[in-house]
Amino acid sequence: MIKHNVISVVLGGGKGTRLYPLTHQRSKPAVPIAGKYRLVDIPISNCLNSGYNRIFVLTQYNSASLNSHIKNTYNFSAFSKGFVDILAAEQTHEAERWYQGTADAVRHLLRYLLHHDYEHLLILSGDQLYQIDFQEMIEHHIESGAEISIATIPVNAKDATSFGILKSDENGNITCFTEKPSTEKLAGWESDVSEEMKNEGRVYLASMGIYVFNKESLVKLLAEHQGMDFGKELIPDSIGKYRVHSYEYHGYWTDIGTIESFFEANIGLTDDIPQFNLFDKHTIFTRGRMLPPSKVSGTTLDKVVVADGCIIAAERIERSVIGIRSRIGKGTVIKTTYMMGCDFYQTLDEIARANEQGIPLVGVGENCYIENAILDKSCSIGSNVRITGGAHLEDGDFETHAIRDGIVVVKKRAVLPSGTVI
Ligand code: ADQ
Ligand code: ADP
Repeated sequence: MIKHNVISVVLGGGKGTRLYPLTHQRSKPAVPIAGKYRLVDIPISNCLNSGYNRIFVLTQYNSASLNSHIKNTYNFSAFSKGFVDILAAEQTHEAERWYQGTADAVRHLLRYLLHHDYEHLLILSGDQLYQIDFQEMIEHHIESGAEISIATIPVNAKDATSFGILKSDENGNITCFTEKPSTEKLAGWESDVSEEMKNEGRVYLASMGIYVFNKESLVKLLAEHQGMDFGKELIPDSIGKYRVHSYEYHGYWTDIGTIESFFEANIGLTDDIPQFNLFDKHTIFTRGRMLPPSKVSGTTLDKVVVADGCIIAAERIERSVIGIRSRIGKGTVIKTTYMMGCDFYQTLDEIARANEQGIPLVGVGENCYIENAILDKSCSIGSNVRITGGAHLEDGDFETHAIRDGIVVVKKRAVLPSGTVI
């Protein structure tokens, strides 16, 4: 039984520069993860699993793939009040084309909310991997008498510089907040955490960028504060003026805003017991594509997550995630790689024609070696291609691929001729 009157807002992404080149042709929420989902499926599924089915996704631009994904996935029956609506910055009539920050994006949303009945607004980041029961958070928010609640998690000193860091009193009321403090400024920001957290060096309480606002408080705050960003401006300035409460979370949570963290989050799914467990009672919703089961011949698979509709004849694949409709040729070895898969199948005629013309087929050809890479959707990698990512590679951006933190990211629909070495 859902007792709360909540609308959820997923902050789907700013410019998405940190996830370039994955965000080159699509908005951040549409980036494919875990072989068959999109980033936006994670926060939306958390909302739906918590019983909150009125959801806005705010994004800087509206890619065709995001639109079709949302339209084809989140259909509610006529008897439900549920919806998932995308609001892209481009669609506003203001002079500024882009949202200037997260608070600015929510400010634009407010006028759409005038016609909705709600008491609490749940604001979520679009680039995090976690499973939270938001009903518990809202319950906690109401019981504490807070006007604003922030989900928090203990982090170590290295991570603390990437997050909003806060301190709270014994009742959980937040007394001070600093956005992404430098290492030098961390002294004095330690919190009284559990013995277990102390042993792991996780003594700083970080904001998870997940906020619950009472409707009146949000409207008031956005009207009286001209700031553009929650983390940088509105949240720090609301401490002392509003009752701001910490909701401490102890489960798995990770920010996947960079290529490195995105890569690790995907590869982490291949662990024996992954920290983010897809094989759990909570459904992660995504588009039902009716793909055929995957077909594998002659391949040794070790710690591999394989999505639907693949045709795999590789020699060996280990610690990798292989996305929908992937085709991988004989003799190929793939290690620690996230292959996103393909948007379509080539017909047998198209395959014969491409072979005649010496054009690589969509997928990965024969006798390739691929390690430490992300292969974006629908790329065509010929035969005898070697991609060896690692710390020896410097960051760079090339026509067919980019290198970030030693990870080779082959761009969407890129064609790597046979014999290419990266
Ligand atoms: P960041 O994630 O660095 O820190 P920000 O860049 O504002 O903060 O992004 C928050 C979320 O909003 C992300 O999902 C991002 O993609 C999205 N976003 C950013 N600009 C947007 C825009 N103009 N329109 C729509 N969506 C946008 C925040 C907090 C920190 C906290 C971390 C936790 O500021 O205090 O510790 O989240 O990850
Ligand atoms: P997903 O299964 O990842 O959601 P879609 O089925 O939405 O992917 O397809 C993604 C895109 O690929 C769509 O824009 C679709 O039009 C395009 N697409 C599908 N088939 C082909 C094809 N044979 N050649 C080129 N593009 C295609």
